Amino acid sequence: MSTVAEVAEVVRGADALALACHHHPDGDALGSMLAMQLLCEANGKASEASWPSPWVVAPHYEFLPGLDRCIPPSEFPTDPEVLITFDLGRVERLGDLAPAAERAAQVVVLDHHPDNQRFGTHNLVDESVAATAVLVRQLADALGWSLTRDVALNLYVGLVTDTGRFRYPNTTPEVFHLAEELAEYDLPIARITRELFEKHRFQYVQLLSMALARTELDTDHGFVVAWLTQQDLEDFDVSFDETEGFIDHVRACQEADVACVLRESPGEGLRVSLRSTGSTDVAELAAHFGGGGHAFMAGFPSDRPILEVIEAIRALLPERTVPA
Ligand SMILES: [Mn+2]
Repeated sequence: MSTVAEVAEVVRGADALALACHHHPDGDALGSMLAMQLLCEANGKASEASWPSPWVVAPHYEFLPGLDRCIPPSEFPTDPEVLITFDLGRVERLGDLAPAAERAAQVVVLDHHPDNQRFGTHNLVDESVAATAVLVRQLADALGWSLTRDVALNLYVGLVTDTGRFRYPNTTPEVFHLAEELAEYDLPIARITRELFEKHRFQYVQLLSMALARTELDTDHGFVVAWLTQQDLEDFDVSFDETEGFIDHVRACQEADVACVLRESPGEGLRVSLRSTGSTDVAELAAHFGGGGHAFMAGFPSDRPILEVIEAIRALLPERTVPA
């Protein structure tokens, strides 16, 4: 394990930094990486930032400052001096950027996933923090780099998405302290919330209504499950990344401890998302399928058919002795 001070030393000593986050980046991955890139820019440190193919972000992240400065994976440095990865626990999640990690002279891993495999030369992995954005804040501090409004906005996006809008069990007093500090940069909180979570095209609302109508509840296992096929996305003209927040509606179901959403990603197989509102550790559940995450929020990819995966998950859930 590396300390924040050691990572700051690596950053100070580098002429240029290559920054990368995981594929289909979420708010914490993107927010942490973009915050770091903007910090570098403000402090005269050269940097390039990217994420693996497919080279797209969900429409609700398009407003993030600095996104337009990112480069496609095809232009990413092939043998960087220092590569920093954000919000990922295993090198495979770097997709087509993984070779850069293998050839980099130094790899700094900034992450908070409990199952992080510490694949870097420097691993700043702290599972006690709510988001990787918290680590970027600490790193800026150690470097003596001041935040700007755009940096604060990106860090706030990491914090608000990884705490499920300050609702998940990782929403500690420290989270609110940092949120307060970031909000002081005159952040448009209501607009950020609307952009991230509330604004969708009418087609999405219709897709949501169809998919919620066929959602299945298994009271014996406290399990609620919904799915979106590639055909559904085509029928409603909705993109895969647009459906990231779908699980928030499914996890509203009070009869279930475990909520599951399976989504077919065009050309990439199935992405399975799990949320726990009870005592079930869904990171453990996801690990059975080669995935991982946090106890309350996890996921895994799969090449198996939707119904088969649902049955395999159900088989791992204990039957309830007391009804909900
Ligand atoms: Mn995260």
